[in-house]
Amino acid sequence: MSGLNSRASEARRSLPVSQADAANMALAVALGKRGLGQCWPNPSVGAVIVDPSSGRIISCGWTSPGGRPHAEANALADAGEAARGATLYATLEPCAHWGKTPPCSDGIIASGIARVVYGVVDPDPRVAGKGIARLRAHGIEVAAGPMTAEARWLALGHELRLTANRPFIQLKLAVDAAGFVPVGDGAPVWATGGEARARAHLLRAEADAILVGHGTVTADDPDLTCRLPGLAWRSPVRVVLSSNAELSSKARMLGNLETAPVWVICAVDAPKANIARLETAGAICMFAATGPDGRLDPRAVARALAERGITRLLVEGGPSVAASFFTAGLVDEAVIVTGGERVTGPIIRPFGSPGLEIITANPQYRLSTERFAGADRWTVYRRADMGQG
Ligand code: AOF
Ligand code: ZN
Repeated sequence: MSGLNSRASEARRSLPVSQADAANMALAVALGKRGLGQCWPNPSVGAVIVDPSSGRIISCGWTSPGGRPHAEANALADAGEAARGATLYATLEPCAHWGKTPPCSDGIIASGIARVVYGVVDPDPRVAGKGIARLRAHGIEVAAGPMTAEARWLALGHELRLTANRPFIQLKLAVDAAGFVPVGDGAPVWATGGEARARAHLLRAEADAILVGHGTVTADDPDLTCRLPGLAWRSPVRVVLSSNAELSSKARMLGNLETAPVWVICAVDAPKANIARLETAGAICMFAATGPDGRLDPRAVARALAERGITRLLVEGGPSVAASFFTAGLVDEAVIVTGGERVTGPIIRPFGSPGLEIITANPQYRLSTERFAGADRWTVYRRADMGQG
């Protein structure tokens, strides 16, 4: 490459992004959130095509349920000829590989898009910079960012699955005004009101899988589906940790397998008769290593789920599961919902003996959201070293 060309290409690389770019990327991030929980093992990506001279939004796209078509392909299909000369915003670098669908970068090149703004580089080794290089090689101007933190957060499950062999892990805790969790006696007991519970169901809709311990099933017999009107189809895979495969085949969640599957994670030496009984009841049993205490090792559990394609895991309790994931460094985000009143009846601490301060007063976590849901306080703490979207 001549000196002039190489300087010109560097200038293109470092072109500043504008306020309009930030607004369009924010829209792409919001669109990408629509696919959370629906695309695994693929990431959910958002894409927007904009006419740069008028600022008009030509089309929008996000990754389809099941992971394909990809976001850019959806946006390009909608834009048709209008994509010529336009700018495409994508939360993730457009792909460069032939998978079950052709590479998005080829579609972008063919469409006549003039400029691409992407959120984060795709950590998938089949892509990892090759999409950007391919676009540039065809004379398309490519700029990184803005909103990289938000775009990274959106694809964090994908990133962690590929780089750390585990999903992005959210821990949800609902506590009463004094920071205690009520204990169920065969049915759930609520520390928080209806609005917070509806929001919690949205978390389920955005998760690939939801996980509880066997103890929670015994105490609450929960359904773990998403019960927001019209959103049952977004219910995550339900995962129960049961080292001895002792989950009752009468558990309520085994009664509605058409809504979402139930995966039971057991120790390698779990009694075969129990496994056969659960499989007859429709559960899918899988195995993970146990720690010296005989309990399932949360790292092995996370790895088993990542190997099955899970990118976003919502952990809903109870205290020993919460404590084991926290102690293993496997809580990326804690969603703490605090009720306005104290509950009467049996209570426990959310992590066994420690209280919420192990998250709320922990310098490794940062308060990223604080709002009210009805009378309840809804706070989100994110690991400081993770994307802050
Ligand atoms: C994009 N846009 O919307 C998504 C992308 O199995 P395939 O062929 O669908 O490829 C999956 C990979 O594609 C996945 O690991 C990730 O690198 C990328 N996902 N890329 O351009 C999208 N979901
Ligand atoms: Zn693609």
